[in-house]
Amino acid sequence: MKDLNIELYRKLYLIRKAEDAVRRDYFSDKMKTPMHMSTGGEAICVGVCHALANTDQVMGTYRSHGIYLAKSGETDQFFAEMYGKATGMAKGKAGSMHLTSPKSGLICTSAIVGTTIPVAAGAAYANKMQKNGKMVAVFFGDGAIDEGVFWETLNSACVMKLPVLFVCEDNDIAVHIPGKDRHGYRSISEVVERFDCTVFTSDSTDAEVIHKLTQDALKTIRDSGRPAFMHLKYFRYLEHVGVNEDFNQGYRDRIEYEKWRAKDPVDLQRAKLLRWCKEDEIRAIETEIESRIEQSIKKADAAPFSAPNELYEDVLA
Ligand SMILES: Cc1ncc(C[n+]2csc(CCOP(=O)(O)OP(=O)(O)O)c2C)c(N)n1
Repeated sequence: MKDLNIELYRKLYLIRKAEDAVRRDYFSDKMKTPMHMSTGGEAICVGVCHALANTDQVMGTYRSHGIYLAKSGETDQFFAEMYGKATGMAKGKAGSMHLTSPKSGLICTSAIVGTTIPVAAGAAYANKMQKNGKMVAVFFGDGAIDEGVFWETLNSACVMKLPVLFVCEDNDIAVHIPGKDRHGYRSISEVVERFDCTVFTSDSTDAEVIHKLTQDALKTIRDSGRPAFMHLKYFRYLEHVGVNEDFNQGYRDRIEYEKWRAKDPVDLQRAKLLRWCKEDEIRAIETEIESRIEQSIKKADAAPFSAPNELYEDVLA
C-alpha cells in the first residue's frame, strides 16, 4: 500500500508541478503552442495509466500533458516539445496537442475531438487478431460523446467484442457549454449501459480509487471479452485553452471550483501519504521532482530549433 501510494503521489506531483511551471513561464512567449491543461484531473490520468502495463496502448486528446507525464515519467523531451525545440519528443513539431511516447505506450493524441476513439478500436482489433493480450485505453472528454464517431465505435467494439477501455474524462463542459445544453438524455452512463459494455463510474479525486476501478475494468474486459467504459467526473481548474482561471466569464462559478478544490487530487494524496511517510520523506520526493523540472526547462530553453530545411520531415500534410 505504501509503495503504491508513493508511486501515485510521484506522478500526481510531477504533473501538477510541470503544469505549474508551464503556467509560470507561458507569458515569456517562448512556448508557442496552445495549452490545454490537465490541472484538476490528475487523479484520472494517474489512476488509469498506473493500472496499465507498459506494453498496453494509450490514446488521448489535446489535453494530454497528464497522460504523457504519467506514462513516460520524463520531462526533458516534454519541455523541449513545449519550447518547440529539436530535442522535443517530436522535434518541436507536435507541441502540446499531439504528444506521443510510443516506447511508454502513449500511441497518439489529437486536437480533433473524437479522432482517436475509432483508432483505438482499430488497435484493439489488431491486438485481438494477434492474440497478444494488449489492452487499449482511449481517453476523451464528455464533448466527444456528442460526436457520432463515439457511438459508432462503441457499437462496433461491442459487436466485435474488442478489448478496449473507453475513458471518458467528464468535466461537464465542452469549451464553455455544459452537458445539460448538449445532451438529449439524463446520463451518459445510463445510455452506455444499454450496450454490451460494462460501465464503471466515479467522481473520486483519489488516484488510488481510480487505480482500483481501472484494475476492475481491465479484469472485466479480460473476463468478458467485451469493452468497458469508465465515466469519470472531475473539475477543470483552468480555462479551456490557456493557463488562466476563468471564473469571471459567466459560464461557471468559483463555488463549484471551491468544492472540488477542497478534495484536490494532489493535496488529498499528500495527506494520505502522511499515514506511511514522515514530512521530510515527502519533501525529499517533491524537491527531487521540482529540481528535475527546472533542469528540463533550462535544457529546453538552451536547445536549438529544428533546421528550417527539416520543416516538412516527419509531418503529414
Ligand atoms: C471535430 C472537432 N469539432 C470541434 C472542435 C473544437 N473543439 C475543440 S475542444 C472542444 C470541446 C471538447 O470538449 P471535451 O470533449 O469535453 O474535452 P475537454 O476540452 O473538456 O477536455 C471543441 C468543440 C474540434 N477540435 N474538433
